[in-house]
Amino acid sequence: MKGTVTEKVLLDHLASGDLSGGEIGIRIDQTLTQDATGTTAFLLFEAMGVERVRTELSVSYVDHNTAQFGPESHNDHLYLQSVASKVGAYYSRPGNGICHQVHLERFARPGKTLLGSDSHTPTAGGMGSFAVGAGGLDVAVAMGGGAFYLPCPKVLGVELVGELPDWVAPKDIILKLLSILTTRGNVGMVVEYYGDGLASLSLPGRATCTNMGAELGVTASIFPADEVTRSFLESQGRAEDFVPLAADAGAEYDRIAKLLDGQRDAAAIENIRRHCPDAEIGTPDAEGRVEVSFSRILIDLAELEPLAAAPGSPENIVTVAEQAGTRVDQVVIGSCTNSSYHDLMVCAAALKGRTVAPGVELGIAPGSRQVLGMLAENGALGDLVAAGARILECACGPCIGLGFSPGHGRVSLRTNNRNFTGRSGTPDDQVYLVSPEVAVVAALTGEFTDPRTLDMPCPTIAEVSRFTADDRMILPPAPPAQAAEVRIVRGPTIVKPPAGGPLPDELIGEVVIKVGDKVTTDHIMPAGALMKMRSNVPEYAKHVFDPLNPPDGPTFAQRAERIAQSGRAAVIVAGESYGQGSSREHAALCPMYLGVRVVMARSIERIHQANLVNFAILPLTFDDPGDYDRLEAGQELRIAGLSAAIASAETVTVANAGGAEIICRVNLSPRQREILAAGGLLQYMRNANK
Ligand code: MIC
Ligand code: SF4
Repeated sequence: MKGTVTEKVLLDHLASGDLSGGEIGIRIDQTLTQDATGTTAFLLFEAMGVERVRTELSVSYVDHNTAQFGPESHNDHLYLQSVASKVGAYYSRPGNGICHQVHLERFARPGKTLLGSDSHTPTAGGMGSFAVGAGGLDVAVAMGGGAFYLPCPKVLGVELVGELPDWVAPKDIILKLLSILTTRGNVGMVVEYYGDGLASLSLPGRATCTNMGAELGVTASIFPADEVTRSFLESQGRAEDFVPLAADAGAEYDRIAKLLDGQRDAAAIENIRRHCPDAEIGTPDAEGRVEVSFSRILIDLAELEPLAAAPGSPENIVTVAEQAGTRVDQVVIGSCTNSSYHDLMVCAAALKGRTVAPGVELGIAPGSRQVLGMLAENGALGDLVAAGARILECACGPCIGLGFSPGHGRVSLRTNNRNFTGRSGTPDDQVYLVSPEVAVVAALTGEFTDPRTLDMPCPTIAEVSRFTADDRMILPPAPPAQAAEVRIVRGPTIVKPPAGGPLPDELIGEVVIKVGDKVTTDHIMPAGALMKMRSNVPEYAKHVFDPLNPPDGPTFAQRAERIAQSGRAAVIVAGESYGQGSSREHAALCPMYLGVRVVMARSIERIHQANLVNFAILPLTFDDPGDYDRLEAGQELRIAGLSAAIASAETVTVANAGGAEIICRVNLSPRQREILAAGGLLQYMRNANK
């Protein structure tokens, strides 16, 4: 990573380790939390016994549970507002907007580090921040002044050249990247953008790309800070926050190697061949796996076309042209990926004087109060309403299945970042991810339409020289001298999260569930309408693995309870890329509460693996991926000598009841080993502070 922007920001913040490899610790300048992960993060912060945050800036946003069905969410808001004031964090009130959009507008700064308890925190990488998503406990530690630990990343260079043609948007850049990198096998990477194509990419457009870096599964994505960055900050009235940030000429990117499935990933392999100038592509091994390696991706923006991610996964990339004519029943424009002023102005311009097609429901959720206010001031909001758009609150809403669930089998086009099956609130949903340009055109025609084929000019939106900066909905904390007087409001649904405990030396366990590849945290710990239970782990835990529970059989919670009563530990067996998606630590915390102590998988995603360790669940990966096939739900397992394995071993042997032995890798940093030995991060921090 020599000479890269990533190296510069990391060197500036290095607290431990070095950039040659292994685990590094970095100082965190800013943190963000949102309400659905924030209550647990602040409860854990309180449990740490630190009185005031020790960052340059910590902001607590409320943007997820704003629909408020029942008293739980308002209880959360009251708790979050009071605790933020007491401990020194800013509080962005419900209605003020989605955390990532508001942070970009009002707080993100080039060259700073940002840790957020939301997987899309890397959005701020569009501003040149080194921004990373993590579990709430890691963010609580950072709020307390602790470093954040991560494996020293490998930096992949993405060179953008040329300019986007009409109707092709920044969303198509990141969808293209997903067709090259997929959502799998990118753990521990940073994507760094460079090249002459950046000059024509607006700051919100850059943020669309860094936002969906989360879908690639990379640690962070980052742009340099240049004239585009400077003028965005100036127009937000924050000129003083600008510092230039650029890679050196001849900066070195790291060679990334990954294994792909020759058949399933044939399209990705072909895309690597076309877009990676230094690609090395091996020949298929006995199992049909192909090793690929490269250090650079080259994308000519002029050659891109409108793309879509087809239902099920953000990696299912198709062209809009090939979908043309497919009937569309619903269009939703919003989410932290595409809800900026520019995005919504494009939609307003396309809808002005026209009417939404009779067969389509159109919902628009502006990303922030700033965006909504400006649309109201300049008349664009009137154009949206006149065309038949339903204006939703400035919040996550439909993106996380809170409202606007599509009907059975109905096609919904969304500008979001995730289309995991069922996330919209409809179990068999058909959600396509597209740019605002493609979405709004479909809202008018009622079908998938390549906008380039229409006799309609592509809207051009004038640069904003001055955004309306009104921060009255961001409440500053109480001054330190008055903090003692602030009373923390705790409604009855705010329940102290359970603590973990050390693993036994000999673990007798039972496989409680065996799941396949790409199981997301939305499968493990569903969000949507259940998200209001986040502050009450015993209640929320009843819903672990709800989407995978058999319709007529016992639930995961009931099976885990039976295993716990028999004195055994519950073990989860999983395929590739387990724990994709969100940063929600409830996907570890709730299984831990139910007695899960071990996860054995083909591979585990970064944030989820860290959350498992933080809550004292042992993450193991199969040494031979074929061993996955030897395990079944209900099997008894035994792991002996666990304390020594956690202390230092690279592998551990898991024996099943028939005596067969399965070798698993213990991929843990020395610090993670200590956390597990202590019984979780909270206990580890307490021991360290004794
Ligand atoms: C998501 O997009 O899945 C969420 C909801 O924002 C999550 C956070 C959460 O579960 O609260 C995320 O992305 O981390
Ligand atoms: Fe909210 Fe959706 Fe963004 Fe998650 S991905 S923060 S739910 S808008």
